[in-house]
Amino acid sequence: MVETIAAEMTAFAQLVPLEMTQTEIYQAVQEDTLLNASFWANIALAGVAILLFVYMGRNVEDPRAKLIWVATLMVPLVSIASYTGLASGLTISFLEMPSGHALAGEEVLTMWGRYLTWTLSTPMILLALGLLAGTNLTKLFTIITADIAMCVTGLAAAMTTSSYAIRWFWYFISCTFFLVVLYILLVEWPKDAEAANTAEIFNLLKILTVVLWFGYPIFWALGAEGLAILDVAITSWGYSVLDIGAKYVFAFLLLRWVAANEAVIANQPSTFSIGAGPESGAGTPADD
Ligand code: RET
Repeated sequence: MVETIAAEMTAFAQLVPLEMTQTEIYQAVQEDTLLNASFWANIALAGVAILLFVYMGRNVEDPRAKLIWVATLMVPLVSIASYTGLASGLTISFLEMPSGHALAGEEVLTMWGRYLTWTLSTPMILLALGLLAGTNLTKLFTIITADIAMCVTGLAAAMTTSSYAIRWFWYFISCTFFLVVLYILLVEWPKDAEAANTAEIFNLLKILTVVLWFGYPIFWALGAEGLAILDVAITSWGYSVLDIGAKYVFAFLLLRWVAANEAVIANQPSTFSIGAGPESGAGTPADD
């Protein structure tokens, strides 16, 4: 009887591999110096960025400029939480890749916390950019929902272990949402920014954003979660370096401009008009 139960338990354990504990994941991260450094470099940078951005925004008075500042400040705040989750092993799992994947059957380190926290940080980036461009609520809502959907479906792509094809199907869905984000960034907002007299800084930040954001799906596709051409630590550094540009450099350029040009922001039309674009109300003082 006892032997039967023991035999059954062994068979079950072979079918369902025991989950790694958080301590074991933490140790695995610690042993991979390159991977661990990709997390701690960002924790340090996010800390410096928070202090710098608080200082840069200390004299901002206009409510709309303040909202841009708060949204921008949220980016390194979310980042420090995100990277602490990764460095501690809390938001990392080892997932067995499905057949068809280059590492099929192997347990692959998956940094799912990244996708989760992007759902918080990327809307902040877009909110700040949208306010800078003087957009209306409809476009802001559209881009932010598409962006959140992009991150959540990206998370689904990384977490699906049942089918390799479905992993890529999620990836494709995520890319479709990304196209919506790109459309508003590249087609709609430049027109709004022109009308709001913020075209120069908007276009610079738009190019920075579009170029760097393209890097994320590329690293996903080439990294361990996709085609497994790049190893986990290199992929993680790829994301970390993109993060430095897309978050800290972006936020620094934006805040420096906002602090020096508050009056331009204060004179923008209200974001809270729904359909009529800023074109119709350009130059009228903000009423929010
Ligand atoms: C994924 C994989 C699925 C396809 C696409 C992706 C795009 C991710 C992007 C992330 C941007 C993150 C930023 C974070 C800053 O905190 C999810 C990688 C399209 C564009 C800027």
